[in-house]
Amino acid sequence: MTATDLDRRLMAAALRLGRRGLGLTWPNPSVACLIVRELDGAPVIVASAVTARGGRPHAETQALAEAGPAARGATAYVTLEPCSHFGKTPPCADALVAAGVARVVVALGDPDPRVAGRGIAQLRQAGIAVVENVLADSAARDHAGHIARVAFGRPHVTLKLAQSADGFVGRRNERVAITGPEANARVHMLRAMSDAVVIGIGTALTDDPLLTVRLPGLEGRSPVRVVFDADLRLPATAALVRTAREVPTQVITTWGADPACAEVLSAAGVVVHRVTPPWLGGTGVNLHTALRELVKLGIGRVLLEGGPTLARAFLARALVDEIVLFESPNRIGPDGLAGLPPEALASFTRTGEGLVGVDRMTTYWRER
Ligand code: AOF
Ligand code: ZN
Repeated sequence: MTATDLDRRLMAAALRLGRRGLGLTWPNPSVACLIVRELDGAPVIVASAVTARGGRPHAETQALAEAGPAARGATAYVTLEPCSHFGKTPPCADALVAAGVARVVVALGDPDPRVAGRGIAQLRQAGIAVVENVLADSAARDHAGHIARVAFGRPHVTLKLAQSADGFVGRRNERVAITGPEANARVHMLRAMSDAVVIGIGTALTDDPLLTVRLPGLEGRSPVRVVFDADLRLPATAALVRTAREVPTQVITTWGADPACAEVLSAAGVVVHRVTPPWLGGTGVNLHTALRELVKLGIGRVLLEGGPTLARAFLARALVDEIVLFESPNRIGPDGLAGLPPEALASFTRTGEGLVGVDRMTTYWRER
């Protein structure tokens, strides 16, 4: 069975709904489900749902509950293959069968090894017509955090960079504003759609940032704030530490870091992870083990917000999947901190470009 134009339009609507849950549903993907029936010859969405905050209940069970008996004979649009495993909740594939749904349109197979095709097979076995891979590319972008976690064992990393017209990202040991208010609001939106925002200790000390979402109505959507801090230099007076009880703050450090410093941070509500044992060598935080730690916590979507040292380290290890680059028309002048060398973008494809206020925003995805 093939997808119709209407299937694609309804899946596009489902994907838009699913994107609203990005940053809220970890450790699970933000899946959306529409239940659609034909009434008087026209399609009607009788129920819709997105994965709940914290990942459960899943989208399908919520939508089916909302549809009630109207689900019988209906078409369900789901942005990810319905699950087939008994996890924290019973399988969604079973729920769709039990509700008497006639047809299921799926955007993308679920790479989670507990599912991986079994959800779709179960539906077909029960006599349900299944259409797969409808707007699959779009779904793969939206579920990139989930895919990276379950398929590669690390989060999906989006690097955000703000660069001046003369190619600088800041000044050494001094906070400078580069982008305008519209671009800053866009960054807050990127934070809201991320599970965690990561910075290096250099940025934490120079900028003393809050890294929260301060957009009207979205104040509750601040991501987990993570500082990579090999020697535990983050002071108790830092804004991140002072607000750690309101917005989760985590520090990733090495086994060699001073236990007294760890205790001060823990007492303020910061969670300290020691991920780099001495036998891994080097002096900094090992990025691979740090990212694995974030995956263990359930974090799939990381926004890397600074600074240039950490950005270069991630890029050098091919750990950046997506770049959002803001270019300001303003110059920083002498003493600027160099931004990315142009060759850093060589393995990326430009996927979008536009003006946000006076700043140019360009997005790139790494070629796979
Ligand atoms: C769905 N619908 O809305 C989501 C799904 O730990 P559990 O039991 O909550 O299962 C988590 C897995 O379920 C997750 O890794 C992913 O494979 C799938 N997520 N599945 O049918 C949903 N969020
Ligand atoms: Zn499910």
